[in-house]
Amino acid sequence: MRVDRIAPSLWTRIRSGMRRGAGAVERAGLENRNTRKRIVGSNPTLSATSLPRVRRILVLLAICLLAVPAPASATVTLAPEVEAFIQDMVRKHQFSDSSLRQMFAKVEPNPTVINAMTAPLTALPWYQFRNRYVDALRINGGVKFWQEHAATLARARREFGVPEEIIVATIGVESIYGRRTGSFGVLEALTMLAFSYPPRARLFRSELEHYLLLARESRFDVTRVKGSYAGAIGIPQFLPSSYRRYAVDFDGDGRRDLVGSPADAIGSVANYYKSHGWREGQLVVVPAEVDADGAPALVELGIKPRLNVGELKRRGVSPTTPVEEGPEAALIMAESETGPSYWLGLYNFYVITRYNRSINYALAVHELAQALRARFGPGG
Ligand SMILES: [Ca+2]
Repeated sequence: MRVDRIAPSLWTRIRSGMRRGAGAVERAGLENRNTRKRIVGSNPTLSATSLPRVRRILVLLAICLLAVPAPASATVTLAPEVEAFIQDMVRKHQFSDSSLRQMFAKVEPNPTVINAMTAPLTALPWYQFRNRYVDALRINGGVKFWQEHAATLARARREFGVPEEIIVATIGVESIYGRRTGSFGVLEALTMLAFSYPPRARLFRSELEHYLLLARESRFDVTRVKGSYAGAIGIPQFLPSSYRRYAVDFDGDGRRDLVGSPADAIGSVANYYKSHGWREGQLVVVPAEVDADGAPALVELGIKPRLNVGELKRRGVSPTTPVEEGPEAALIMAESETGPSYWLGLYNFYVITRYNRSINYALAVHELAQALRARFGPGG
């Protein structure tokens, strides 16, 4: 589960602050000079006036760093945004002020988090994205995962109405079946995004709040959990808010464990899709040809289905495989090697984009699912 697309200039602004404040980029050997040069060069709107605030936050975080290890009684100076967050957590959820203070004092600024946010893989052209995610590694791994968990997957299909191949493909795209669940400290990543990344600060302060609540509810150490650069956790890569809301205990051990339990991951992915309106037995997406004049306006309508297939046909869209005229669909465009290619995205396609708001992502889940279903015969 990822969060994508922000303006590259902000990355530069933040990194500029870091060069003066923390210097951690150089220490970690993570500087990408070519990228930086290109982005600076292409962003005449880069605002010098916004630098001081970002720098101040980073300097304060750096000061916090110097305070480590903080004795219990130490007074730590935190950025005002962090202070406000702590006070909210104390007031709304009765967290301990001094515990949170000590916790944030030990969080290390990690600029690679911001770096990764600015260059999401979902921004690649579809044909490049497809090559990365619908590959032999994920197809063969998916066959194995399906064989190992066939009974659990069938139970998830019966309980939630989501077919096995969609569950398996989602887990394959997200983490290669649990093999790649992320190497960032979740606390570190979410703190960085919540307080040093203005474009998504609101979202990530909320995720940080959910993460602290999740840790308290599930009794795990907040500093130990690893995840993606965006703080997504475990085999299905759930953000903390989704973990709290949609994770289920599907192996019956009394815990919702998305890190260690493939069964819990399977049930939780199925529950996520069902909760977002998955329509059992319906198609996801079908390829289409379009009337070049009318296509841009239809693509502009967005990925949420608004017109039924019959109406789309009247407006020049020709599905190249059979599809009923009644259901609503959206015209989807993606970049193939030879130019734009088109699909009719039905409601279930839209549901997959609730997992990750990217056309590439949903197309990859669909194609991987198709490849896996082909190995296992018709669904039942
Ligand atoms: Ca469990």
